[in-house]
Amino acid sequence: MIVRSTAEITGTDRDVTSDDGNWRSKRIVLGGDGVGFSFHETTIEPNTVNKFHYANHVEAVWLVEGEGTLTDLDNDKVYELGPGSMYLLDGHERHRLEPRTRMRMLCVFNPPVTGREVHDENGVYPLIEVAAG
Ligand code: 9YT
Repeated sequence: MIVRSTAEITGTDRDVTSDDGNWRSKRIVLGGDGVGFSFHETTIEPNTVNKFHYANHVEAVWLVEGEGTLTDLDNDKVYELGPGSMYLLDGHERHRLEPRTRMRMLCVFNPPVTGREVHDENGVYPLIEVAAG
């Protein structure tokens, strides 16, 4: 069994802030934990525009706090999100998140993020395989 708190992740290399400072993600479970998914707590600042595209990963996001809009850029659809909203990127959709208030969300990735990923200019994470251990 693994037991962790976000407090012990804060300030470590599992605590990642985007170059533009718009979002911060605490990666609670990573590929190296060997369980087939990664699990993150992400916060996104209000009044920011954030484009993401996870070409190699499926992601589920559950919004704990905050409100804003989610745009599915592949299908030209706009969704209003609030506490309790969930979105599942089962089609690797390009998307844009625009929080009106600070969003705090819990995110699950399959396959797991390893922790070494950095966004390229399209917001894509490469697929990095890592041995469990
Ligand atoms: C909102 C969202 O897509 N969060 C994903 C996780 C975060 N961008 C990270 O850990 O890199």
